[in-house]
Amino acid sequence: AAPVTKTYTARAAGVKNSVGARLLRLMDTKRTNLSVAADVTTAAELLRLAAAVGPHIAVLKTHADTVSDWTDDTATALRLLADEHDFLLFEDRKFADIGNTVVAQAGGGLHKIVNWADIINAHAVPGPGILSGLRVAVESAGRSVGVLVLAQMSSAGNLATALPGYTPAAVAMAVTEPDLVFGFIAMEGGLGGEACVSMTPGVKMGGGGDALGQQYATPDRVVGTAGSDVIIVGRGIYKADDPAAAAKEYREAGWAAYERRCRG
Ligand code: 5IU
Repeated sequence: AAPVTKTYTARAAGVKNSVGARLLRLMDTKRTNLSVAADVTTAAELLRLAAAVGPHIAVLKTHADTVSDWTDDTATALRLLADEHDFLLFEDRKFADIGNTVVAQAGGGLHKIVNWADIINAHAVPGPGILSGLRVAVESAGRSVGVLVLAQMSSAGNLATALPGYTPAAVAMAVTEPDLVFGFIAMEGGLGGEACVSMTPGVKMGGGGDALGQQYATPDRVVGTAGSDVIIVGRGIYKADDPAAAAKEYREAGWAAYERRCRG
């Protein structure tokens, strides 16, 4: 399919999940479609990185379970930074269990994810019960949270890409609950139509990969050619000598690709 050429803001009105609509508007207002994957291992590093890249990002993606000294205060401090710099918090926990179990995983445990995250994500493998479980967790937290379904992955040999029926089945499951699910982790845009947001990991200037199966595409390819909406960048930014400067470069590259795409 040809890339979606409408602006983020023009699409927001058709998005039923309030976090998804807010993300689309926020990107145009702040002029950034960058998400930083903050894959660091201590709370201090996480908060330092969030403060440094905050002015440049639409979304901070976290892996709370890789932070060795995570406490409720870490979540509180992240929320303050998110509100100060106007970005969303995406906990990339990739829920993958039955509904009853994800209620506890999303709402409880050490991380109490739905108490602070704006965005969470889920594998489609368990079937629609996983979305029903996440809905229960979100409703009992009493906050606005949006869900992304993993429709595709960036890693070499991943089964979502290898099995032809996988991505369409994941998309079909997601679009039945538009008030909860606002989009996808995917390698391309357009999945589920223009009311859905695609966020793409595996982004690095110069492309390439790593020794453990990661495969990188450039911001221009992801947003311009493949038509995705949000670039997710980890090591390209947090391993840079100056993460704020690197974030600014990725932001500018992602934004230039979006502006070109909108011109058609
Ligand atoms: N991530 C991927 N690929 C995927 C999914 C998630 O890389 O298909 I779903 C996560 C893993 C990591 C970040 O947190 O996105 C990418 O980090 P690097 O830019 O450092 O490779």
